[in-house]
Amino acid sequence: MFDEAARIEELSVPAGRRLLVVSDIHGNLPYFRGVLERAGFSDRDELIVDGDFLEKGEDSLGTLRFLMALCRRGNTHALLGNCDGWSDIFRSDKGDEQILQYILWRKSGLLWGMLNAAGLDPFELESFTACKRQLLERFPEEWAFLARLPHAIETPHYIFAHAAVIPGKSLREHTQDELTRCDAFMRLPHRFDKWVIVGHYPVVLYGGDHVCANPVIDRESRVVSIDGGCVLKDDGQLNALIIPFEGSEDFRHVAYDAFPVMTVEDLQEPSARSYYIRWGDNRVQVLRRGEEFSLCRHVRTGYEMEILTKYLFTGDAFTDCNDCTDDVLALRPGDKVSVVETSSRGCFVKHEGRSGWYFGALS
Ligand SMILES: [Mn+2]
Repeated sequence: MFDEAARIEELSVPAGRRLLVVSDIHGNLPYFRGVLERAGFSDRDELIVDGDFLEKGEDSLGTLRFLMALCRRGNTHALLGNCDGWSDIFRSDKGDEQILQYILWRKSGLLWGMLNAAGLDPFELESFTACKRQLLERFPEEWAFLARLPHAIETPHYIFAHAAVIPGKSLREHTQDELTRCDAFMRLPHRFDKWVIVGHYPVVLYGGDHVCANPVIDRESRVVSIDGGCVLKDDGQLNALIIPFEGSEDFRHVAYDAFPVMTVEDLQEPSARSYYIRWGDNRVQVLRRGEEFSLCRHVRTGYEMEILTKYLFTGDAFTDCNDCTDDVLALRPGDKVSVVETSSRGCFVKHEGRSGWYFGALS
């Protein structure tokens, strides 16, 4: 199905209006509301939701309904990501067994939410094929909304797509797959006439030695990547890219996360070196296992760092681990930080989108 032609929507933005862009909400309605409030979103802005508003987080159905209500106001425009294409399940019963397995494994997501809202226990279902007809009848507006959404939105100066655009290829010749599934799009060489604004790939994964969840802007390629790792990363945030008016390249952003904010009291010098161990490249050898911290060697690079022992997935000598860094942030008294983790040595915090350690006092 995803090799089918993509639907493209053209949008003209009224003069003087801000464009706000949010991607990869992943069912996290409090973060979505939070970032809109922080951006001061109003009826005099245009909001683009750049795909993957569903799945992985706790409230996909609630997020969908909130998004539908925003779209009814006329100034919100959503497009589909690779996690949102659920309306396709009514075109064939072929994959129903796998879909049911997915629902039972995740215990969250749009279908999980709909089944529960319809009073159906997912664990009691004999087959998904019969009950999905019930879902179709029970949630007609939700399915109609999803079935209409485009895979890209184009304005005179920007293309909004969930994951990627292929350079040199007409937007209208793209398949759904090409726009919604490419990983690490920013690592590919390209140069676009219009700015391409994507989500899909958490921007922290572009960092080598440090972790920063703020949007990445490549002015050579004309690509902006905005996925702050909401839901997917423990220290993730939801970004809203702010474009002051159609045609502007003066990109700004606000970010939202739900961590407690505290004030730095002591000056801290940054570490001379640091490393970021991340998903997909997270095999470590445990050199000394401790109660709270363990000294580990990252297998591929040989880099050694202390990792919170609870971040090690197994008790083995070689194990995968949660995303982590030993980056010590440059901080000054008065800086506001979000506290992600506390430990006996210090806190793992975020400062202006960058995650790392702080060993001084907080108030
Ligand atoms: Mn995605």
